[in-house]
Amino acid sequence: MHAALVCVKRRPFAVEWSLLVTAFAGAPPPSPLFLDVTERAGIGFVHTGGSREKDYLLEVNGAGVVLFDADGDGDLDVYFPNGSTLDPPRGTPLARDALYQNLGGLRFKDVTAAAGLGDARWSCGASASDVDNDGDLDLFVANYGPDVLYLNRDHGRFEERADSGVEDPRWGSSCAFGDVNADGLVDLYVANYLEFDPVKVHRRGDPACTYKGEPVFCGPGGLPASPDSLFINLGGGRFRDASVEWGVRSVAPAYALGVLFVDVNRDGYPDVLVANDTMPNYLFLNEGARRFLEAGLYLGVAYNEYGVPQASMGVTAGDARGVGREDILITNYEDDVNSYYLAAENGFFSDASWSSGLGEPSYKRLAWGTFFFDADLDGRLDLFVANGHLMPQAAIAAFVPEGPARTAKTCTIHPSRKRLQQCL
Ligand SMILES: [Ca+2]
Ligand SMILES: [Ca+2]
Ligand SMILES: [Ca+2]
Ligand SMILES: [Ca+2]
Repeated sequence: MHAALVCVKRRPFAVEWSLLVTAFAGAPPPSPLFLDVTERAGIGFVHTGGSREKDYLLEVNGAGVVLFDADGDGDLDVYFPNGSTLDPPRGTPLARDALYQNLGGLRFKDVTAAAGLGDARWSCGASASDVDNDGDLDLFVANYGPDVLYLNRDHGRFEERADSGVEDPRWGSSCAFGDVNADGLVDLYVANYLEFDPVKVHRRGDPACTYKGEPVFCGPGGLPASPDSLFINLGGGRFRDASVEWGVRSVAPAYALGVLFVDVNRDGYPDVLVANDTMPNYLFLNEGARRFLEAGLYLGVAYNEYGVPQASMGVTAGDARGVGREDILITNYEDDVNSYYLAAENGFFSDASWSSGLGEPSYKRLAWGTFFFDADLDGRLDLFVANGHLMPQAAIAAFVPEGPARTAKTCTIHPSRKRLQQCL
């Protein structure tokens, strides 16, 4: 299972969610009821992700959230990675990551500055683990630009470790900790997305960049993919890049958006599953805590059951059938299903997206973060999926019928709900 908290992606707008409860035999299951208490709990964080129009690909990815006990008092605190803007108006304060301390009684307090946090780079994901084995949880943030490691110095007071060795300048999209070489120190896998230079990439409006007839941002197709990185923990908050010797660079670079440590073949060594956008997923088998062998195609998770690579975003694993093996759920784009891979005894997977009942409710939705949990407390794992689109223009494309009249329409996006307001 996961060796540490793992980043998930969250959409900054038009978010809806799916909660799929495992089916009962006999009596209907009780319906779990959840209330949104974000505001009441004192959490006022608002994610920044570039312009409303999303003129560039960089602006459309969310940043996820990390729940971890930052101050070591036994309850979960909340860390929000934050994005940024490409052309902020003069005088605009920088968008910063935020840490909310859990005060108990479902009350939280923004303690970002006091905690020594508040990264102002374009953050895309984060993960927490005890990097230096001193008993408290440290924090890694994946950025567009150099990533950053914060060591927890004293009950939730953090200090940036400037020479940690993980300051990868690539566009880090997600990250996870796991002890790949079995030396007792957690190592770090960083999923990197692609090479994005706003000076070189065309702005939305380029006639070559459309979606269902609407002008949208350009990419990811046509942009160079960035290779992922594996960092081996040296102790004391320092790492070394072991991507080449471990085989991470022996595969073609891909548009990675999600990463998960999971021991798929049950040999005691954590393997790494990488969800790639529009490209085959990777499954790195850990060969005796010495190196990885990429076996996604061989084991059945690289493509869907039709042999097609999917636009994968999120990934999670769980023993949803209670058989002692963890199945895998990978979230995908709209007009495609989320992929549910059943784990066989021998480490192979089979695509059960439709037979599991997860295909139909996911087909029209664009899905991001996901995790298993027992929502109705019946002892069986249920599944949460965060849905949301990355193009505001998709609402127009969805609502305006095809045909000649379409070109005469002017549509606006509602400023608060980000939905199609009117077409005149
Ligand atoms: Ca706490
Ligand atoms: Ca620590
Ligand atoms: Ca290690
Ligand atoms: Ca393994």
